Amino acid sequence: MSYRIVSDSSSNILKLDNADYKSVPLTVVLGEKQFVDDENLDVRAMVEEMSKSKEKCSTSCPNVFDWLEAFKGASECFAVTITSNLSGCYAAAVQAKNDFLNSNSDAKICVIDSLSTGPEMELIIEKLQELSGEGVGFEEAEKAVREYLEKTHLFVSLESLNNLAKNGRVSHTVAKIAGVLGIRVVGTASEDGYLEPIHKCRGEKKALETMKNEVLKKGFKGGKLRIAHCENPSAAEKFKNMILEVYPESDIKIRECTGLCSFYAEKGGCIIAFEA
Ligand code: X90
Repeated sequence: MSYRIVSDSSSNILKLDNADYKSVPLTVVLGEKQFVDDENLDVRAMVEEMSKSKEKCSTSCPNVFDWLEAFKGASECFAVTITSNLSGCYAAAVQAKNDFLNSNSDAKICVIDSLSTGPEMELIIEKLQELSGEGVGFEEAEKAVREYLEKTHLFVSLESLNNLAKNGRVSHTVAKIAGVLGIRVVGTASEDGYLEPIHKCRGEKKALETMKNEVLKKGFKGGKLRIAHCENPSAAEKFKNMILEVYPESDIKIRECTGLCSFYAEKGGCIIAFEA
């Protein structure tokens, strides 16, 4: 059995080899300009332009039509979205699912609210690929993936929370903590899908250590861990090695943030997710 997997671009996965996969882009808006988070986006150039610009910036989620396009032609499909509490992605995907099923009554669509983003969505997508490869049926796969989500967690280390605050995704009081030079905020995706700041750390080394301790505290035992970073490959590599020192057999992969996560995590930001 093979199902289509669709996710919004906050997963940082725009294409996937050997899978029926589609990415639905979010858009970063800077004044009159739109940066569509797809394969044509020059993420570095976007980050650079953002940092120099005084224009108002924001993001917008895909609409119902965008999701419908991604569902087209699928008989069984899983859609994985960014947390419904910080974005309209999930609501649009559910609406698209209902519309799609109205005219394709034999199709099956399951929309999964990750209550998280980035690398935690990556883990869900990989899980779905595995289940599909093992020939697990649609309903059973849904059950399995929902159970899996209970065991996955996300942490971030951020130098700046400006864009999150400007767009109402975190309070200005919290954002101010990270406004001080050299201070990083380590946070997590809360159970109900909000960004919950947990520590402020002086310097990157401290932030990575703090994040490592949180990962171990949450019960990581050397399974999968995924890292996404915004122009900070050295922190990603350092963090990987810190985890490997404790669990040398861990399955760790690093990737760059695409547009949406780069906008919110900002330069230097690292987002990590793992299975406990
Ligand atoms: O609909 C939209 O315009 C998208 C809004 C997305 C807002 C949050 C993006 C977060 C990106 C940075 C920190 C991770 C926080 C995780 C909290 C669940 C990544």
